[in-house]
Amino acid sequence: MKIGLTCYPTFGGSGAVAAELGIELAKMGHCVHFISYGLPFRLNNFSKNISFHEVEVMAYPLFRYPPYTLSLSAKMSEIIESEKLDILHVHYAMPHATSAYLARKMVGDDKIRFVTTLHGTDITLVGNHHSFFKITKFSIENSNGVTCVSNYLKEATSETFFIPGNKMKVIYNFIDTQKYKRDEDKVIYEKKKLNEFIGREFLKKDDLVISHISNFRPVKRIQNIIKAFCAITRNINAKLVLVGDGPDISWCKLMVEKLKISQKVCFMGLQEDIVPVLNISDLYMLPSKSESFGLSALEALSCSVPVVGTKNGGLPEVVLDGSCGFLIDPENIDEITEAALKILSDKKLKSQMSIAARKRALLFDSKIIIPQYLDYYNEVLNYV
Ligand code: GMT
Repeated sequence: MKIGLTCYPTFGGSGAVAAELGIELAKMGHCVHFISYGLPFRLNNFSKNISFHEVEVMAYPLFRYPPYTLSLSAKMSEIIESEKLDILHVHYAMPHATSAYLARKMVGDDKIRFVTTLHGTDITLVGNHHSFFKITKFSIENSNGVTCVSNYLKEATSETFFIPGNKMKVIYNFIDTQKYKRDEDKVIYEKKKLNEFIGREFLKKDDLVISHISNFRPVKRIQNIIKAFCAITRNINAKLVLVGDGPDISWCKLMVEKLKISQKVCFMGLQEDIVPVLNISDLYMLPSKSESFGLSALEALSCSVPVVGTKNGGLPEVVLDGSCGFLIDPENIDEITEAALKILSDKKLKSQMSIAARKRALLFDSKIIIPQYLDYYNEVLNYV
């Protein structure tokens, strides 16, 4: 099949899903054409069956905001025709579904069909804003197929945009469990590498490691991780490793200084490969206001790391409370602290949870989920 894929190329869950999907589809022999303003961040090597088509965004004095949506539509229509695409798959509704709709109109409705994958904030934060509401609803309704990354997101989309549930299919985020895998033999080396990266003996022999990886947006509630960590570290020897960058980072750094825990917290910035961090982690934290799925939690589970995460949104479909971690109220610092201490101070529970974590992640293996996308493409194309 010839598949066009559009996503945000920057660090973030939706871009990661789209890039990994493209990589896996290409491995299966499909021709994948990425169409975006930048090379998706996990797509840094030349790969067989993958092409990248850059969308040029023209600057012009009249344009205070260059119309990317239109440039993207034009590029999509060009690639649909030149590469004879069978299907176009866009990730994140705004503005990608609107661009795909325009591209389909440009080449003719009978020439291409497009699938929109909703990831979460495109519905719960951006798409439902009054300035975007009508166009988001229109673009979802006019997609040939719609997938949601959890049942929670499907219900939220139905409720917010009055879109019938049968128009949407739930296809969960997936993980390459062979790549995201714990390797005990590397732990000492990776701890040493982290200390070298920081430039001092940050991790001591008996320290437990708590980690979090994100784009530091307010929805992630990283301040609550820091507050809980402050209480945790009064009870046990622990270090906090924060990976990523984003709008809340300066505030988080200030908070760490004010709480006088700078020696125990490390900000690693953006990291291409997060497996080494997860490999040395004893606990992963994701106390977001809400997560439509929580891809980073799945990455942690796959590396056998128990998760303390939000009970809001779709995370309960990934992390089973009491089995591979605990689900908490993200605003309740005591609850986060208690859940973390329960795991970190009980070796037996920690080990049971880490086995359950890996077992849980295997259910979301790429080999199980990717075929669901292919089946759905065929359904949308009326091939089945
Ligand atoms: O989590 C983010 O802020 C990034 C965001 C994105 O769209 O890039 O992630 C969303 O999509 C991921 C992939 O489907 C989901 O696993 C995340 O749960 C979702 N984020 C939120 O719902 C906050």
